[in-house]
Amino acid sequence: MSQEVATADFDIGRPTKRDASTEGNKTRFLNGINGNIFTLDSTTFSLFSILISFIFLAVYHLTCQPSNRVSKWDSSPFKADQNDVFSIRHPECSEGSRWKCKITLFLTYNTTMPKTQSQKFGRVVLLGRPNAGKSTLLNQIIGQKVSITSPRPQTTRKNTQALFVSSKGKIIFSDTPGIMHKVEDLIGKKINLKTPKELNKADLLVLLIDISRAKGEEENRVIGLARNSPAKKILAYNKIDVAKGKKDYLSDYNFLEEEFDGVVAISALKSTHVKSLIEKIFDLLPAKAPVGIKKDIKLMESQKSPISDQSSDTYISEIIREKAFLVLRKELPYTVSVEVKEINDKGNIIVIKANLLTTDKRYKKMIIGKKASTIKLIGQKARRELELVSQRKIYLELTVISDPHWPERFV
Ligand SMILES: Nc1nc2c(ncn2[C@@H]2O[C@H](COP(=O)(O)OP(=O)(O)OP(=O)(O)O)[C@@H](O)[C@H]2O)c(=O)[nH]1
Ligand SMILES: [Mg+2]
Repeated sequence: MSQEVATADFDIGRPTKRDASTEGNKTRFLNGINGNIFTLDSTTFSLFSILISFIFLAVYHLTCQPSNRVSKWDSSPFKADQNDVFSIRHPECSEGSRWKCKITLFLTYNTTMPKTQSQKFGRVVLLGRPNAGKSTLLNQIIGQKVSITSPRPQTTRKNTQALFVSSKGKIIFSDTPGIMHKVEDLIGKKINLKTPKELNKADLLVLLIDISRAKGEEENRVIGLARNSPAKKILAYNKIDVAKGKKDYLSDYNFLEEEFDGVVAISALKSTHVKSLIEKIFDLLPAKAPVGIKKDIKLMESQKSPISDQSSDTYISEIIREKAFLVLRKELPYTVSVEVKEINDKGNIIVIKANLLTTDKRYKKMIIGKKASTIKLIGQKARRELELVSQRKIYLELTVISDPHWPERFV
């Protein structure tokens, strides 16, 4: 088994310039605008410093929301593209609980909800052909990136659960992989089995339709799965933003509407009508909590990352895989799996070492690229996002390994 190491580089900020200097018990402040020099005695200076610190803390507290952090990031030298940066907020943020909105590496927010009279609980499964926008919708509902997304089909490989909490109740949302029509490879075959398994547990399913593309065999397969499920059903037409002004295929599905308990038209990407979808879900969930759901919710809440069922290893490997999906071309992304080998918090920096496994030696060369340029790009993009999410410095080391057997180990 051969190995090559490519390490993502670092250049995070510069030391801030000091603009005050001390001289005996007097402190000199240089006025940057007109160059005047003021002198203050040490008691006045201390009071002045406390006042400034207080104002700074108050301003920071009032403005410290993920969206602010993201715009700070956006103006950094690493201008990130749309898929790098997750810039949406948990719906609770708009209701004034800023501390709930902090992004951490382990995806946490407060999961206690204000008590109202009729809270509902349930498990909602997102279903749809590959690329329909299921993961984008899940992220939009939760207000954090819990599931990776890309324009490539079957980006999601495993069912991913995330907990949604609002004053109306608590819902476990499941993102499922899109089912492919024809699959020859082992990994595709294994992925295709995941969705029906998850559907068995659904109290309600949301069938997501990409109205910007014509109905084909993959749509027929997911429609068949939805029809066979005893759960309540919502038909959600997605990507209404792209369909604007162009031909859309929405009318191809009109025949289905009467079989469904609700119909919505949304844009998961732009968050259009996502709130209405959530309201419809709460309306349709049974008044009495389904058997076992409260126990499952409690279990999720007791985890280190109550918002998602992913461990930090899985979360980090998924972020790296997403960047591989965005950077690599043709069939290469499908040959790749990521394994996190080490997460070492050294205080000032988190050191992460991960292996990128590919099924063939010739793919390995392509993934590394000329002068390791391709793997470096994947590493850079992943590191930036992990730094953004964790608000910590990250050192990321990626090693590409040819391992034809990883699909056999995939569960
Ligand atoms: N314009 C537009 N693009 C969208 C919308 N929703 C999702 N997308 C894009 O569609 C692509 C696929 O989105 P995903 O969320 O990864 O789709 P998925 O259904 O999870 O796909 P699989 O995991 O492969 O099954 C991404 O490039 C998204 O940005 C939408 O409402 N409008
Ligand atoms: Mg997905």
